[in-house]
Amino acid sequence: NGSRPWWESAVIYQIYPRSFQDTNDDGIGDLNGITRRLRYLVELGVDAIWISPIFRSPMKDFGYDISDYVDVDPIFGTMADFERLIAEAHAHGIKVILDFVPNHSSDQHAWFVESRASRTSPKRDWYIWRDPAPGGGPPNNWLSEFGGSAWEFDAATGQYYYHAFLNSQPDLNWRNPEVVAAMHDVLRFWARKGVDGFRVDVIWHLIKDRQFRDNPPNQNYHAGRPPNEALVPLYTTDLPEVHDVIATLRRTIDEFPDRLLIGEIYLPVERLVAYYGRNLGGVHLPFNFALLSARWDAKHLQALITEYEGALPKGGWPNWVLGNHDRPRVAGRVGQRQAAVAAMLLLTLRGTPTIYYGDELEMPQVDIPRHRVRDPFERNVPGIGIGRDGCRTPMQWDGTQNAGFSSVDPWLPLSDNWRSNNVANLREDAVSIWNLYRRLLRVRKETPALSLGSYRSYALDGDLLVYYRELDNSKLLIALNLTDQPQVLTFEPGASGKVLVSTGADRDGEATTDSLALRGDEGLVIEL
Ligand code: TEU
Ligand code: CA
Repeated sequence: NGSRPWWESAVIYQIYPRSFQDTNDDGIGDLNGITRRLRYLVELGVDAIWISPIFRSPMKDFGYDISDYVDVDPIFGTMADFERLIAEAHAHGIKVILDFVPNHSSDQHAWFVESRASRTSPKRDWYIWRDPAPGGGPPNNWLSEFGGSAWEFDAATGQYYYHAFLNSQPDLNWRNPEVVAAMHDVLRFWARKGVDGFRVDVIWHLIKDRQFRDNPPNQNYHAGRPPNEALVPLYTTDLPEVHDVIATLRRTIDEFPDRLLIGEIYLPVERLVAYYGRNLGGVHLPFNFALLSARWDAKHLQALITEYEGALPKGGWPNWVLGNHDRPRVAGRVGQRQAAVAAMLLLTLRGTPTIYYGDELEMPQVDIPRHRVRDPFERNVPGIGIGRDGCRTPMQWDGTQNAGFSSVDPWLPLSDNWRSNNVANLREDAVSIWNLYRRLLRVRKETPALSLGSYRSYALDGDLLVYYRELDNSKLLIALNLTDQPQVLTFEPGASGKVLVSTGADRDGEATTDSLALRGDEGLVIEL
């Protein structure tokens, strides 16, 4: 399979850098911390890391508000630290993917400072400025993802600027060719440093309606949901022209060999797959977030997998995400008992999986006490359970002070399972979730049918989720019990096989017949 791109068989591991490893005693993770833990990532068995933003930033949205796209924030280290990280990651066989945030900058970026200086500033049109509505007030009804109007009034120049997120995150104007050129140069800057790919933040937001029409009301909207959902973002996201913008990003990426372009896209599957682009000239991987909000039952999951597989364009490579820094932890969503089954699902589906740091330890979704909330989203829109700090707590390395994350009080509190669920402990425990991740990653590497084989769903059997993965003469059956009750699966009469991986580790190597008993919360990978 030497002709296939590296990222088709790779497993990606997302690092939220503030929370991974602190090395200079300020309670915040840093680049040297990631470098120090590269051996850990090799031991776990991942192939690539995607690091959430590390660029110069006032940190209003923890790095998703960038004030210099071609510099490293001092909180995380220096450019020399970054170059060392890249060199050492590559020496360890690990690819490095950076987070590219082109939709908006910080309001402290020199471009915006210049843009807001006057109506005639040469950079005025780099951002989205509009006059007040005829009767006064914001130009239209567009809402911010983080609550309130998406328009901020600038008294000095008498106009409003658009911000899809915080008012300290003004949206750049991607209809302006100078903006496009500047941002492509940013990509080239990092690609020349050896970066292996980019995850592009909110890529489906890049283009807004030229006529600034009002978004229509959402008929299904009800109280208790974030206010931005009151309107359908018809004229603010997923516009047809966004695909042209993405195609040009892809052409720039293709100036460099073997680079990966991932798009962050929250859309229904039929719209999501359009981001592979015409003739697959879009992003290589439009992040598939279906599992983040899936109801945890076999029927629902099977339908969702079938729908996604069926929607993929010819040549479009699938991918799966089980957790990220914006959504509640998987252990919180599916329950601790199902966490192992969820891990087996992620690592046995067809397509590139992304593991969120700490999910290999079953880190929980943490309830952050109000006085320690740092997430600006939760501070803006409190009390509807959408805070993001709870999935960003410090990595749990060992049983020493602050879980080995830092010598001082971390920027967010530790979860309360850190004394048991830390790397040092779980690594020694053969039946731990950590060892399950490791075994699955190893088997995935050794078994091309798992990384590259076809997916075929098995006729639904009660509450079991069952599917085949096949390549040439190699055939695997994956059986996942999504309930806490024992289940029996009967398949092809006379079939026999061998368990390659069992969630509890105790059935590895077991011979199987055509009647297969699964315990509650158990999953098996079987070689037929
Ligand atoms: O998130 C985009 C996104 O869709 C968010 O609005 C998400 O819905 C929200 O965080 C609630 O879950 C990206 C980044 O991943 C996020 O961390 C940033 O805050 C946001 O863009 C702005 O850059
Ligand atoms: Ca630090």
